[in-house]
Amino acid sequence: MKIGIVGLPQSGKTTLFQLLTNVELKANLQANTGIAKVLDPRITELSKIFQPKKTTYATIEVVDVAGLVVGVNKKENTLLNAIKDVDAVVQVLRAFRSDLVPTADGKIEPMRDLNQIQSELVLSDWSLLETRLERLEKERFKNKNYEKEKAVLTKCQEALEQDLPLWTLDFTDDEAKMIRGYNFLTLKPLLLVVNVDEEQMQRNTYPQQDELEAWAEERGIPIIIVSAQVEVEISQLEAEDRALFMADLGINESGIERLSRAAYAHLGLISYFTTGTDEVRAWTITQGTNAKQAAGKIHSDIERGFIRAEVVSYDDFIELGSIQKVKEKGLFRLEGKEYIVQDGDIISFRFNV
Ligand SMILES: Nc1nc2c(ncn2[C@@H]2O[C@H](COP(=O)(O)OP(=O)(O)OP(=O)(O)O)[C@@H](O)[C@H]2O)c(=O)[nH]1
Ligand SMILES: [Mg+2]
Repeated sequence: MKIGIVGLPQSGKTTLFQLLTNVELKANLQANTGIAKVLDPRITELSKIFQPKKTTYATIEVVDVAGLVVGVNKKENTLLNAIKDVDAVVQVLRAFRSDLVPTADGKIEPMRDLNQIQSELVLSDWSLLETRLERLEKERFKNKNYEKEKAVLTKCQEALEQDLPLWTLDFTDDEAKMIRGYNFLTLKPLLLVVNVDEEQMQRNTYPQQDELEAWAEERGIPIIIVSAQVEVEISQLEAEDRALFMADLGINESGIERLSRAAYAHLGLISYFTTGTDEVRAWTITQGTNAKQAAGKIHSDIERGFIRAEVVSYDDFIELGSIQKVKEKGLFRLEGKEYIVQDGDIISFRFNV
C-alpha cells in the first residue's frame, strides 16, 4: 500500500512522515518517500513465541508532499504529480497552536483548510480531465469506446465544476473500470489526520471539531488525531518512558498503529500471518480474498501448485498457547482454495510445483 500526505504549508506533514517512517528530514521542497512499518502487535506477539530468525511486518509506502499553496493561480499544482499512484490520500489538518509556527492569517481553522485542499485536488483532477477530453476528441473515429468514455468523463466534469470530489459520484462497474487508469486524486480514499497540540490531545478537543466530525461522518471518512511533534519525541524514548508519556497524552497506540488501523479498515484490507522458526511475517490482502489468491501474495508457484491451507486463527492460537492444543480442540482447519481468508488467520500452505 502507498499513501500520500497532503496539506497546507506548515501543518505538520513532514513531522507526521517522521512519526510514521522514523526518518528525520529537513524542510522539503518537493516530495519525500519513505517506508512505514505496520507495527501490528499480533506480529510482535507471534515473534516472541516463535523466536524466528526474521520478523517481517507489513509496510506502507509514504509520500510526503510539500505544502500546497492554494489560491495563488488557477493552474494545477504540479506537486500533486508525486501522489498520482497512491492508494489513499491522507490530509493533515493543523489544529495545534504555536507562536513559533504562525499560520498565514493567524487563524486555526481545520475545516477551512480541509475545503481549501479538497478544492485543490478537485482542480488537479479537472485539469487532468480536460487533457483527457481533448485527447479523446482526437481519437474520436479510432476509439470504439468513444461514446461511453465521453459520457463518463462528462459526468466527472460536471461534478468537478461544482467543486465536488469524484468520490461523491456513483459509478457502474463499467464506468469505474474505464476511469481507473486516469488516477484521479478525488477518487482515491481519503483519510484525515488532525494534528493537535498536547493540551488539545489531553482534553480531546480542537477548533471546529464538531463541524469537521459531522463532515467526515456524513461521508464515511475516518479522522485520526495525532500530536505529531510530541509523538515523535515520545517515539524516541526508551520503551518504559514511552508507555508513561503515551498514557499521559491519553493514547495507547503509536501514530503508525492508529493510522494503519484506520487505513486498513477504510481500504478493506486485512492481514494473515505465516509463522515458523525462520520467519514470522504479516501479509496484506483485500477482504474477500480466497486462500489460493492469498497464497499468490507469497509466491506465484504456491498459488499455481496450491493443494490446501492449514489454518488456525490468531486468537485461538494465543488462547491455547500451542498448535498441539489447537489440534486437540479441533480448531486446526484444513481449507480448500475457495476458503475466504479472515483477518488474523495463521496459515501454512501445502503446494506442489
Ligand atoms: N507545537 C507544535 N509544533 C508542531 C507540531 N507539528 C509540527 N510542528 C512544527 O511545525 C513546523 C512545521 O512542521 P512540518 O512537519 O515541517 O510541516 P509541513 O506541513 O511538512 O510543512 P511544509 O512542508 O513546509 O508544508 C515545524 O517547526 C514543526 O516542528 C505540533 O503538533 N505541535
Ligand atoms: Mg514538509
